[in-house]
Formats: sequence, C-alpha cells, structure tokens
Amino acid sequence: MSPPQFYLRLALYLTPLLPAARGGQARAAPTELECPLPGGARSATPTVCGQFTACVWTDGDGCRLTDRVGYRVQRAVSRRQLLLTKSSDVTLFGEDVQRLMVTVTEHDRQRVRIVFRDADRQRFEVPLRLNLPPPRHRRQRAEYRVHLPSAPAELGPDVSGPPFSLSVQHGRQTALRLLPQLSYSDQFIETTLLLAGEHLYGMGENNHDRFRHDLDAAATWPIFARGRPPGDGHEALYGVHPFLLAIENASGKSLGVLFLNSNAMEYKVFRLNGSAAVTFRTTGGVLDLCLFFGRSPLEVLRQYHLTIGLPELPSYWALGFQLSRFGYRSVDEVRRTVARTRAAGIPLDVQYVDVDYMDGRRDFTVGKDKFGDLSRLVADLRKLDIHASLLYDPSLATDFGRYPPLKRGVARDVFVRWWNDSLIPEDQCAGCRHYVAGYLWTRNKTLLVDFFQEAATHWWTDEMRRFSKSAGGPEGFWIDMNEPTNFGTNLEKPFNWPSSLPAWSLKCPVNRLDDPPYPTAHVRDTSNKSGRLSDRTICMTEQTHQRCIPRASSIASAQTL
Ligand SMILES: *[C@@H]1O[C@H](CO)[C@@H](O)[C@H](O)[C@H]1NC(C)=O
Ligand SMILES: *[C@@H]1O[C@H](CO)[C@@H](O)[C@H](O)[C@H]1NC(C)=O
Ligand SMILES: *[C@@H]1O[C@H](CO)[C@@H](O)[C@H](O)[C@H]1NC(C)=O
Ligand SMILES: *[C@@H]1O[C@H](CO)[C@@H](O)[C@H](O)[C@H]1NC(C)=O
Ligand SMILES: CC(=O)N[C@H]1CO[C@H](CO)[C@@H](O)[C@@H]1O
Repeated sequence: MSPPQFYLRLALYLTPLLPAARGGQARAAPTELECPLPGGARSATPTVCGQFTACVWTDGDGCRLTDRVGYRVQRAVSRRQLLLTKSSDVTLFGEDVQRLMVTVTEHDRQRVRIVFRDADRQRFEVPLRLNLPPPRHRRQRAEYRVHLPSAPAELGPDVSGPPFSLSVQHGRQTALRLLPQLSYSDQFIETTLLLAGEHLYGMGENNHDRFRHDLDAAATWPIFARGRPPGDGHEALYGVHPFLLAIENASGKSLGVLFLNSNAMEYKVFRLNGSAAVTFRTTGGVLDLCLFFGRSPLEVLRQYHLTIGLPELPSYWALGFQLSRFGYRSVDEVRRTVARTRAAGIPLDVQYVDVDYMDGRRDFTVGKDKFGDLSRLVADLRKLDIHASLLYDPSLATDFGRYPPLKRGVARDVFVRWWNDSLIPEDQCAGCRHYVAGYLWTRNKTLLVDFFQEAATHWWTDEMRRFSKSAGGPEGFWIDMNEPTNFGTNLEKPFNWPSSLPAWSLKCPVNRLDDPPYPTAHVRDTSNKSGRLSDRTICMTEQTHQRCIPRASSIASAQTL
C-alpha cells in the first residue's frame, strides 16, 4: 500500500471512532447483550447494575453490557496475528487484560484455531496437546475463510485502530461472527458468537430434555466437573464437554466449536436479532476456539475426534450386556443375581461389584466375611464367559498404620495437597501432612490421588497389580467418583458421616480462587447446597503436581482432565 492510500484508510478507520478515542468521554450505550451479574439475571436492579462500569441499566431490558466493552486493533503483527488493546476503562470484575494477542492458525481445509492470549503475561492453558497438523500452505484451498479487521502495520500510541471482531465464512455464508463485546480479565472471560444455523447441539454435561438446543428458552448452563447425577434442573453434571455443533442449512453443512478451557464455565444459547447465538463465559485460562467445518455433522464430528484423540477401542465384551448395582451384600448375592439373570434368558457379559466387596470400602482390600471368596467368584464367572469388573474410588482412607496401600502412597507423595501450607486447616487429621482431607465412602477421612503425577500412575498401577492377583484377576476396573467427588464440602457434615463422631466436613477457605467474582451459574443452581464452586467436589486452592500459574485461578482445572 502506498503512503497516501495508507493514510486514507487510516483516516477511514479513525473517523467513526473519534469520540471513544478522545479519552472515553462518549456516553455508553446499551447493547443487546445481558450483563453477567454474579447473582444471575433475576438479581438485576439499577443499583446492582450500577456497580459495574461495563453495564448500563435500561428500563425495558434491564442490565445490559455497554458498547464500550471490547478491544481495538493496535497493529497487525503478521497476516494472521493481531495485537489488541482494551477499548476503554469499563470493567465487569476488574483486573482486565489490557493487551491481547489474537492468533489465527489455519491448520487444514476444515480446521482453524483462534486463540486469544494475554500479550504481557502467561496464563494457564489446558495441558492437552491437540492433534492438529502444522499450518496449511497458503495456496491450499480451505472450506472456510477467516475475516479479521484489516489493520494498519503500526499506529501511534495515542490512536487506536478499529474495534475488534471477526467473522468466518463457510462457503458463501458467514457461519460465525464473534461480536466486539469481548471481556477478558484475570478471572472472567466472555465472548458471544452469532451462528448461521439454528440447529445447535452439544455442550455439557447437562440435563438436556432434548438434543437440539431451544434458542427461545435462552437458558444459561454451567459446566464444572463434580459428582452430580442428572436431576431436573440446569445443574453442572459429572463431565466437561465444551463442544458445540451448529448445522448451518438444510444441506447439512455444519460447524463445530471446541471451547478449549477447563475452568468453571457456563454457556448461554439464545436468539440475538433473530440469529442463533451462544455466549461462553469462563473463570480463567485463555480464550481458545478450535473451529471445524464440514459438509455434514458427521464430517465435523470426525474432525473433532481426530483433533482431541480417538477413544481406545474397547474390548468386544465391553460392548455387551452389563449388570451393576450398589449394595450387593455378599458373594452369594452376586451369584444368585447372575443365576437368576441367566435363568430368565437375559444375556450377561459383564457383572460389576461395587465398593461393597471391600473391607470398610477401602480400595485394594476384600471384606473377609461376605466377600472372602471373591477370587473364586471371578473365576466361576469367567467359566460362564462373564467378565467381572470391580469398582474403585480415587480416594484412600486415612487409617495410617493399618492400611498398607495408604502408607505406600504417602511414601511416594501421590496425593492432592493444599496450595500452600497456610491453607492446611487447624483440625488437620493426624498424619495427613499437607494433603487435602475429604470424605467419601469409608468411615475415615480420605486423601485424593493426584493422577497428574507420574509417581501416582506408578503407585496406582502397582496397587492394582497386587490387588488384582489376590482378587482372581478381574477383567474390568471402574474408577468411580473421579470428577473428583467429595461428599459434604462446605456443609456441616457429609450425609453419610458417622453419627458417633463430631460433625466435620472439608471446608474450603474463602479467597478469590475458591470464590471467584463471577462464580458461574453453577453456584446459583438449586442443587448447590453450599452455594460455592467447590460444592460436591474439592477446593480450588489445591495443588496437583502440574503446578499451574496461581493467579490464573485455574488450579481447579486439573479436575476436568
Ligand atoms: C447451503 O448453503 C450453501 C452455501 O454455503 C448453498 O450452496 C446450498 O445451496 C445451501 N443448501 C440449502 C439446502 O439451502
Ligand atoms: C441487531 O440489530 C440492530 C438493529 O438492526 C443492530 O443495530 C445491531 O447491530 C444488531 N446486533 C448484532 C449483534 O448484529
Ligand atoms: C496461600 O494461598 C492463599 C490462596 O491463594 C493466599 O491467599 C495466601 O496468601 C497464601 N499464603 C502464603 C503464605 O503464601
Ligand atoms: C478409621 O476407621 C476405622 C473404622 O473403620 C476406625 O477404627 C479408625 O479409628 C479410623 N481411623 C481414623 C484415623 O479415623
Ligand atoms: C438447594 C440450595 O441450598 N441451593 C443454594 C445454592 O446456592 C445459593 C447461593 O448461591 C443459595 O441461595 C441456594 O439456596
């Protein structure tokens, strides 16, 4: 571009922006987007709304984000990388990231990744390597086209470039538009995407009544791993699947969006100006969007699975008929159940035994009285071509001295610990050192295995091997409660706490990590008994071996992997 052309374009960029660029004196106007209030939309009043400079009260629509939320393009670092600066000083929860680097990597015909990072300091990123090919050659054709705001190579420090937003074209259609109202702070990131298709699927784990999202319900759903079986509300269930599929038109042309983030998050699926829209909010990490384009939903799912890694091919028998329950009282009861099932002509390939077989529900033990001949049961089932599978919990009873697996685990230091020693509670159990003590099925407090450590994998494998031999070599193992789940966190006591003992529970300390300024819809759900992020799971101020960056509020993210 010749210099005159450059200045002409520059002038065009700046003309509409002058009021905002002149020290932010312009009156903030509301946008169509709701303001994310920690107490939820129902808590909106002019006073609550007024606490956030990024929000503005409207008489018709309640508390809305203002048009001053977002970033401007400062300069193009390369053809596919832009440096952004925050547009104004308005904020939701403070500690906004001032300069963002957005990097677009076009991996192949169907896959593109768009990552927004803090340009000035490192933040936690999900320690998961995606299977993506190196960037495609520029001449290689792609099914999509990413449109970034065209940016000058350099602007003076006092002038700002165009507001940042982007769109992605799929064939002739704009499949996705990322709106300019991007919020990015230490413990809160929000972005809204407009989508061409009305048929949206995926995201969770939540209790959806039907597969297709109901845009008109405009519901907000939390995502956070913890031990919660399906109920009837909008609660966060066991797993984390931040993947959205949008079918764009009647031909089946589709777009997939992986929102790669493992912090506590939520999403809202709704209609904006008649288009399908999704808002993602998360409490930390980075904004990392991996997009998949295909001519059909199947093609998109194939790309997605190639990217995150294909599942293990399970044993053929594992696809068969399986019987499981909590509460078998003895080996005899299991035998009777199997016999009854076979007599009724019901096929049976796998028979489970839950933690009932253990001695006091402790991993790697067998209750001598009722399950003494567990190994014979396993062998007899094998003769019938039925595969035995045993349950385990990733938590060990703290009965030091009388429970060798625990002793060996402590020797190898494999348990989840407090973030720092000043967080160790005053009533810490004897022998529990710097570990986090919780409670599950045993009559003792428990220590949680930190599977991020290689030492933990070795120790666990070794215990499984020792135990498996003595249990007759069952074919299957089921690790339960590994979200991880903890009973009664922050409550007076867990529901199954021994009545003979004084009340106790794992109580998380109060701090910015355990109680982020925007704790997501998870804590507002009626299933949330303690009203905190750690409800039914462990605290956020804990440490796994993969010691992350503390300020990123992402220690909890280890939970979801
Ligand atoms: C779907 O969109 C593509 C353009 O992206 C168009 O060629 C095709 O005809 C559309 N199909 C239907 C059934 O609308
Ligand atoms: C929605 O429509 C209004 C009026 O046409 C327009 O000003 C606004 O920019 C639209 N919003 C989005 C997100 O496209
Ligand atoms: C321990 O961690 C908590 C939570 O992050 C923090 O508030 C506290 O200052 C830390 N204490 C020390 C001694 O580092
Ligand atoms: C652990 O539980 C057993 C009963 O199963 C009990 O006898 C023992 O005192 C408990 N130990 C601790 C440290 O709580
Ligand atoms: C069922 C229940 O106790 N729900 C609580 C979840 O947390 C909120 C506070 O954030 C409480 O108001 C609810 O009562």
